[in-house]
Amino acid sequence: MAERILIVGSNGQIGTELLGALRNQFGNDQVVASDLRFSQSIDGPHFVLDAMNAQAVYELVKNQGITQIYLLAAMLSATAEKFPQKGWSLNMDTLFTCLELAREGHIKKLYWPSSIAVFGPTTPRENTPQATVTEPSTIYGISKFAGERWCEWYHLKHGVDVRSLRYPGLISYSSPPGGGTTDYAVDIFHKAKAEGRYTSFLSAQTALPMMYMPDAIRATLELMEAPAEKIKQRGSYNVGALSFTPAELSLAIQKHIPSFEIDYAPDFRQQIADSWPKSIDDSAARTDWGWKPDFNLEAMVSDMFAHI
Ligand code: NAD
Ligand code: AKB
Repeated sequence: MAERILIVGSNGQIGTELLGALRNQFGNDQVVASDLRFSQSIDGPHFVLDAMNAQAVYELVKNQGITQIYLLAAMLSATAEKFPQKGWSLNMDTLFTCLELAREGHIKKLYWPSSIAVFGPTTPRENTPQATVTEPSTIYGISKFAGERWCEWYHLKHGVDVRSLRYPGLISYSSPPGGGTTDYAVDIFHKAKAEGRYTSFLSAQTALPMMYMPDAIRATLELMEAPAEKIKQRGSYNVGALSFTPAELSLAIQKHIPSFEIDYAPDFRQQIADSWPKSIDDSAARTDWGWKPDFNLEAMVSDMFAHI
C-alpha cells in the first residue's frame, strides 16, 4: 500500500520545509498538511485541524487513509515557560492521540520530535551523551522527556513504530521560529540584513548545539526510512551538527556584512540556555542509522545569506 502522510503543525518552522521534502519523496497528493490556520501558500491536500481535538485527528486519519503522522504541533521552550499548563497539555495530549492511533493500528509509523531541552542543569554540558542525567528545568523539557519515555513504552509494550530526534536549535530562512530559546540564531540574520545590527537575548559566550534546517530535514527522513531493526533508541536520538556562541555567529556574519554590530541584553531565556548542553555526542545516531551532518558554521551562514 502506498504511504499517505499527515503533518500536524505544517505551518511552523519545521513543517514548512518538511512538507516540501516529503512531497518530493512521496508525491504531492500523498502528503497531507494540517495546522490550526489555513495557509494560502500551501498547494495540495491541506486541512485546518486542531490537534487537541482527538476525534478530529482520528477522522482526518481515517478519511484521508493516513499511514504515517509527523506530529510537529507543540509549544516551544520560551513560550511554554509563560503558559506552563497550556504547553504541557498541547505537548502531551497531542502525542497521546497519535500514539493511541498507532497502538490501535490506524497508522503504521509516527514521527515525534524531542529536543536538547530534555537535558538540564545537572547534565554534563560538553559532548552530552545519548544516555545521561536528564533533569530538565523547563516545562518544555519536562514534556519532551516525558514524551520520550511514553514513546519508548508504546514501542516496548505495544510494538508502536515511533521514531524521534532530539533536535538542537534549528536555523532556517523560510519561516520564523516559534517561541524557543535558540530563536536568536534565526532572528540575527534578518536583523543583520535589514538593520545591520542585532541585540541578542543570550549573552556573548552562550554556546548551544545548533543545526541548519536542510540537515535536520535530511536527518528526519533518514531516520524514518531506516529499517526498524536499526532503530535502537525508541525514546529519541541525540543529533549534533554545530555548536557556537552569539559572539562566534556574529563574527561569521561579519564576513558577509563587515559593518554588522551586535550587543547583548540577556533576558529570561538566558537561564534556559544555561541549563542546556553546549555540544552533543550523536555517536548512537551515527552508528545505528548513519547520521552525518553536511553544514558547518561558514557553509550555513553563506547559505542563509544566499536565501534571505
Ligand atoms: P513551530 O512553533 O514553528 O510550529 C508549530 C506549528 O504547530 C505551528 O504552525 C502552529 O500553528 C501549530 N500548532 C500549534 N498548536 C496546534 C494545534 N493545537 N493543532 C494544530 N497545529 C498546532 O515549531 P517548530 O519549530 O516547527 O517545531 C516543531 C516540533 O519540533 C516541536 O515539537 C518542537 O518542540 C520540535 N523542535 C523544534 C526545534 C526548533 O529549533 N525549531 C528544536 C527542537 C525541537
Ligand atoms: C527551543 O529553543 O525551544 C527549541 C528547542 C531547542 O527545542 N528551538
